[in-house]
Amino acid sequence: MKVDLLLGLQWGDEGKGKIVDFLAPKYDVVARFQGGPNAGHTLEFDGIKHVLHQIPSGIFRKNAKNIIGNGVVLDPVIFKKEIDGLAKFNIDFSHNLYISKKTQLILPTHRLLDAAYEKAKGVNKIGSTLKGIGPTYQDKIARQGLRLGDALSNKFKEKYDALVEKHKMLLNYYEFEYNLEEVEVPFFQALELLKTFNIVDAEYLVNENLSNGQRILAEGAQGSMLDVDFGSYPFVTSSNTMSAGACTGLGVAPAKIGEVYGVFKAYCTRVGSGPFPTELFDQDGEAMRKEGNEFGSTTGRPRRCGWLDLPALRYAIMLNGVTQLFMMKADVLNIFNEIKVCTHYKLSDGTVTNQMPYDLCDETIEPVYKTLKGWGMLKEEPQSYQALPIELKEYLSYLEAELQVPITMVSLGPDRTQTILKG
Ligand code: 2SA
Ligand code: MG
Repeated sequence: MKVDLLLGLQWGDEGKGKIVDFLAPKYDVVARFQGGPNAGHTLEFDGIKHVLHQIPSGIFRKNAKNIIGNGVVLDPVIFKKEIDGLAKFNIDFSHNLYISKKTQLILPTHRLLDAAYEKAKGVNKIGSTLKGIGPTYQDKIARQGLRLGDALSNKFKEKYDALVEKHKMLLNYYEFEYNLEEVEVPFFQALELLKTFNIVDAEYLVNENLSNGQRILAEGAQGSMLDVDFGSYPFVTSSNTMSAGACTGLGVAPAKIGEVYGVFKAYCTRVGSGPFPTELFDQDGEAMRKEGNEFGSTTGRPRRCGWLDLPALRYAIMLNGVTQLFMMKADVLNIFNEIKVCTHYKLSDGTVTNQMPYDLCDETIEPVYKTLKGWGMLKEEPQSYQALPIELKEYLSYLEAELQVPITMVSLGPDRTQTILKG
């Protein structure tokens, strides 16, 4: 058995939550391998809308096991809130949630540092979600982070105090005001709750499940263009959001990766700062935001909107080894008579390229567009691929030819039922 991956190919918010929930019945295990509470995966079913941040999206499926891998950074306070929010669903956590001992803990001071760094950057701020993601990964790489397994030892407080002392020095350096007690009390309360969950050697659990023929889906968070190595650096998150991140974030060998499902929206969005070549500043952008309800599920911030960017999508497909594409929110484009797709970039020296430039922050990069016919409002909700409007089928065929990967699923709305499979 192999681990299949589900990844966002743009700047996050592609609709991964919906897809993972849709795919979950095919899988015995759903695992998160990177990111943390900066993710917000929205699931909608039976008229209920639910947003998950750190808990894998298989949690609503009775027989699915959910694993939080070592590559994740976990905030106990947000974890507790998520568990409280799930209380009404009668989930038996003792059987379906496992957390790696090697998962890094987000401390209250990591969140404070995130805010201090952003404030110090001023207009150049990353637009981080302020969840402490960057500072927690920083400590992990600096080999001084605290892992969940540490919380089980009686040396924890000592290690915690030593790290917090360093953080305090940094906070003072940045002249950042804070009240530590206010944030520490809920942290230690939440940590006690977290310690009652299944804390395991998740790399063994994952590999044993594979050997036992269990089907595993690894659920990516954020998107490829936010990857710390290949995204629009420095406006990125602090983890590897790509296929390779699943190997290191769960302890799975590369040869054990199977299908790589790439999720993209029929257009593009981005929250936070950073380059976005196809961004629209006009009525079309406003219409997309309104029609697509493009507001962040983690921070509620309005998302920047723009046309689909093929150079960026091709790059993500190449780096991830995508085997199947899922196109989300096609219905949002119903309102347009004409639909644009960026096929190339024109650089300041006149060169036209379909590759990603080294520095996407270069403001002289101009997108080159192709215009396709829109499909208009859908009269009745199509129930099959055949029933899709001809112009939408043409849009899909055009993208498949350009991207060289089949689009096997198209989503026409947030509900589980509004999903069209091809073939
Ligand atoms: P951070 O907080 O350090 O990771 O922020 C760094 C940059 O990364 C952006 N970022 C995101 N952008 C879009 N969606 C995000 N999360 C999704 C959500 C969930 C998803 O719905 O909230 O699709 O997985 C996300 N997380 C981080 C952020 O805006 C900064 O530009
Ligand atoms: Mg999201």
